[in-house]
Amino acid sequence: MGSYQTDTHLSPENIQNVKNAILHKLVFALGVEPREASRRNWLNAALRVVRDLSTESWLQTRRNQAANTSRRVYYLSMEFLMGRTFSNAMIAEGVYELIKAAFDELGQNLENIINEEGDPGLGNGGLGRLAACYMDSLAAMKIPAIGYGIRYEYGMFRQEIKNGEQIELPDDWLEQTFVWPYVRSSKRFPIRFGGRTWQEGKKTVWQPDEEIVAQAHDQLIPGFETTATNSLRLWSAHAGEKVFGLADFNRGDYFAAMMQQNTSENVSRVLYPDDSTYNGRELRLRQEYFLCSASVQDIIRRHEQESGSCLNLADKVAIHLNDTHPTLAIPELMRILIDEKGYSWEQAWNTTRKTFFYTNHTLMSEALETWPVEMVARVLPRHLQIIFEINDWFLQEVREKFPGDEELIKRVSLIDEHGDRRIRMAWLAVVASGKVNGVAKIHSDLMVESIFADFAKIYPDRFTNVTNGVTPRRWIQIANPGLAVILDKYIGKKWRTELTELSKLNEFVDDKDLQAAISAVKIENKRKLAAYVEQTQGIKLDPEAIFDVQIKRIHKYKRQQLNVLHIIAHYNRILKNSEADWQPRVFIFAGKAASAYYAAKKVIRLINDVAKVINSDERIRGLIKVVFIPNYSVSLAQLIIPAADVSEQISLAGTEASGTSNMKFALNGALTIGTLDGANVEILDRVGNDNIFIFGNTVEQVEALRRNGYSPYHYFENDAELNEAISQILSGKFSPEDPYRYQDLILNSGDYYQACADFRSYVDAQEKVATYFRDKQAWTRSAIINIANMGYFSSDRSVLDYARDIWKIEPMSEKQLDEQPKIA
Ligand code: GPV
Repeated sequence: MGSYQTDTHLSPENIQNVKNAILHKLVFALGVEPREASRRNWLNAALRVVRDLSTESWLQTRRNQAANTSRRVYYLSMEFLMGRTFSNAMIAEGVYELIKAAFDELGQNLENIINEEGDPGLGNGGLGRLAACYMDSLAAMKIPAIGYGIRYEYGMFRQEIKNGEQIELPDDWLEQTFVWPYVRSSKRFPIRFGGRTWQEGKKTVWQPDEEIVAQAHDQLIPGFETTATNSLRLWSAHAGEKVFGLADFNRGDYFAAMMQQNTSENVSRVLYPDDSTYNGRELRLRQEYFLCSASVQDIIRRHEQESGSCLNLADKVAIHLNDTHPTLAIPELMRILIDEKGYSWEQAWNTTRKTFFYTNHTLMSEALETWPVEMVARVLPRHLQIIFEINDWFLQEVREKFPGDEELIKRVSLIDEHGDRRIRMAWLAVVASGKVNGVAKIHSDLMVESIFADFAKIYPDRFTNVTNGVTPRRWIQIANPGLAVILDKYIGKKWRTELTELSKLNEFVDDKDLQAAISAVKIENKRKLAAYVEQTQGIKLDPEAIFDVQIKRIHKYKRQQLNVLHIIAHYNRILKNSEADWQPRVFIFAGKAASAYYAAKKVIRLINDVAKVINSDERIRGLIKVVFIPNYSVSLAQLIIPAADVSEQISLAGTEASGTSNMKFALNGALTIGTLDGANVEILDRVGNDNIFIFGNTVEQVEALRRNGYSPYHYFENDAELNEAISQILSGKFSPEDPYRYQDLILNSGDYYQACADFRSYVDAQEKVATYFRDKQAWTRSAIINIANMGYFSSDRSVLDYARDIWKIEPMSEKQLDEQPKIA
């Protein structure tokens, strides 16, 4: 351990040492003979070698954080989409070249070994991937942080396409031994549910009727080229001893007791596959509480251990809520402080309100969590009482500020009294948090004008913006090594942790050598993707064609239908004038639909039906190819994004809170076609109108249409190309064996997301895309301008914004990180 040094020392001796370390792990940690080792074995052996390096730094970081009693942030999230760990860890530790050299000598190809690693899908989409980028950046920026989440036994389902339709299969990711995490057998906490409460004098007693155990699994998060190494702690659910000790066993009913164990462990069984929609099932409530209770207990334990008491908690602890999913951490902290630590209600509330911070990730009503009072009463009776008390306190405060406004009281009450009574989780998060932020400028502005307008009057200083960001380590250095080489040559190596260095490229936008290098790397990346598509789907793609890409969850508001309508219109144009000099185009889609989301699944089928008809129509001479790549994941994104020419960001204005793939695409030199929505607006600000294709109605126009009674038929009747495309879908041109398949799409569903209204300007913008692409030089120049001006969208900038403006945490210095010895 520690007997070899980093990439700056690529000496034969060093390479030999690394080789020996890998062989040692292979034999003594995995028990495998070198000559029988599979790629997976080599991967696991090398992962263990790199983990040793990170482990030293990790233990040292923990000791230094504890010694400096620095304020820490705890990032609570129901989702973490971390992606593969191996490359990331190698570059963070600075041993990528060394390990590559060692594997060369062992007769193994590093890239093949990297691709052996599974990709744990413990998240749905943008929200989960954002949490992963933030974990990477918090470590790189030396901010003391711990992520808390759930170790789902089954992550996001594996998607297959059969006859054009999505099929969901279980993602058994734990099947492959995953050697990166440490199981912390000593870190176990009881999690209780149900039962009843009563008063004993002033004290409330909660007698739960069910107890399970949360068990910690730690993943190391190595910071890029720094000692700082944070943890991501994921909880798994287990039957507690209580279950075994109970009546069933005493009666000798072994089987019933084992069944009980199964229900306890259900809590961490599977990730809910719903993205930006609320799913009010009781098991989900239990999952949310499981995460919150285990994490809050652990936070308090660590704080008491480091500070000797629970008293100054708010000085040392910031708890961040990644959307409302972990909001139960608020009443859980209150409960522990009051019922277990003997705080008064006021003391507990003052501490709680200084501890929590909340990020809102959507304004769409279908995503806002509200839990039925009746269900919470059953599952978490004590927490319900606490929420009621918070509500009483809060409404009292509002009455004092705005006397006599009972309508306001009804609107802001934490309890929605319409119909069955429900708890408004976003309201609870706002009331108890020191700061509340949106995730892009336009989203944060709309947030205080719409859903939180009343709260912005009550708490004017509480609301702010932190624009999302993405990590340049994964999204450039790992995903696009060819681009990384170019950047190093033109602007030096600092961009990896100071992404604004990219602006230096602005000097070179007309440099012919740079332009040639950028387009050569793009073509190379397109070839790589084309090879994957040919190998997995048997579809041949021309790397000279425009690669136009929409990869994200399938959602009505993201408007994959609008994309399809344009493809059909373009197809019709070619058929009408097949001899013209058309620009070849490839339209690439990927993304999953929630398993119960009927319209989204139908859109997947439509894309595949359209692909089948167009791809096999010889009259268009391959000028259009449509591809749906199955089973979208972080690792697929790393393959697809660097190969894109055009980035589709076409949500209805006002619906996509931020988007983060828009940033990744632009960073990799794709030009955006998009609406004035989410972070597109800030991308436009930075790249300028000439280097992006903006189309469609603005938020104001969208709202005006809604107010005046939007009707898609108006556009359908007045736009011949739209009329033709929709009529073809509805009459079964793309589903001749089942002509009515798409009867209920688009028009007949009311077109709530106004695809018809934006169709004309979208088609016109696509026309401009095709024309511009023919001017290779101008296109590449625009691509360089995009890359050069994406520095702002680093997640390093985002987490530093959070640390400075929200959590009030100072990054640690290398000196502080080095005070304690490596191994105590
Ligand atoms: I709420 N988002 C998500 O992925 N899942 C959710 O449940 C919710 C929001 C997304 C938003 O849709 C994106 O616009 C945003 O970029 C992302 O969260 C990260 O902020």
